[in-house]
Amino acid sequence: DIESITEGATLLRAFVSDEEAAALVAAIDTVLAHSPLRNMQTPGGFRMSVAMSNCGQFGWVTDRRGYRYQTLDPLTGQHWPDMPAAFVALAQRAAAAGGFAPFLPDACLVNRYDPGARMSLHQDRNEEDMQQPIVSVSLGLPATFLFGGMERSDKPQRMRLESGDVVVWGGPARLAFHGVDVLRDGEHPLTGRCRYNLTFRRAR
Ligand code: MD3
Ligand code: FE
Repeated sequence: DIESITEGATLLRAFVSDEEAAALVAAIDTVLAHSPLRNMQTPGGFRMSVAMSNCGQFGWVTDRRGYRYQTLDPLTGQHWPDMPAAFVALAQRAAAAGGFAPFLPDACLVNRYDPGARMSLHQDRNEEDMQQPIVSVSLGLPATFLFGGMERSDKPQRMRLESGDVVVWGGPARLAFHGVDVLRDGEHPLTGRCRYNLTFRRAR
């Protein structure tokens, strides 16, 4: 079912079937075999609790020098692995359902949340064209997503995101503050004790 969160943001509940989700997790494993998960450093010197990797032409990275997109994985020195065809197809199908066709993602950030991991309120503003949406796919353990306003001080709405849920963020919602509350421990048949989030973007 399709639900509007706010202007420009669309929640597609159970958009991914169990069968498709299993194929996505298998594709994630292939990506991670080439570019392993790692806990990156923020410019302020903290280690992120969310473990990350990327696929596609550009990958999002952070270290003491700042946040940016780059074509090379700093861990391997190689290009990021290609975006699996199933990822691209899903991102395009979701963007269209959210009213943002055509969408050609050139970056996919893979986030893995283990119990206790969280992501503090932030804006996604390292992309060149803010007219392009972001598509996010949740797999595995449920999470409480925090959706704030245009100011960091706006009190965030709490939303539960479950495995198979997809959100398309564009238009006025594109620069909203958002984050993820501390992941509670649990067991999910698809992923075990973790949550994956795939975030599709057009970086350049
Ligand atoms: C709302 N990831 O990687 S995805 C991120 O669940 C990130 O891993 C979260 O925020 C996660 O940057 C949330 C949902 C999301 C992504 C981008 C947005 C929500 C957004 C951009 C604008 C507004
Ligand atoms: Fe974000």
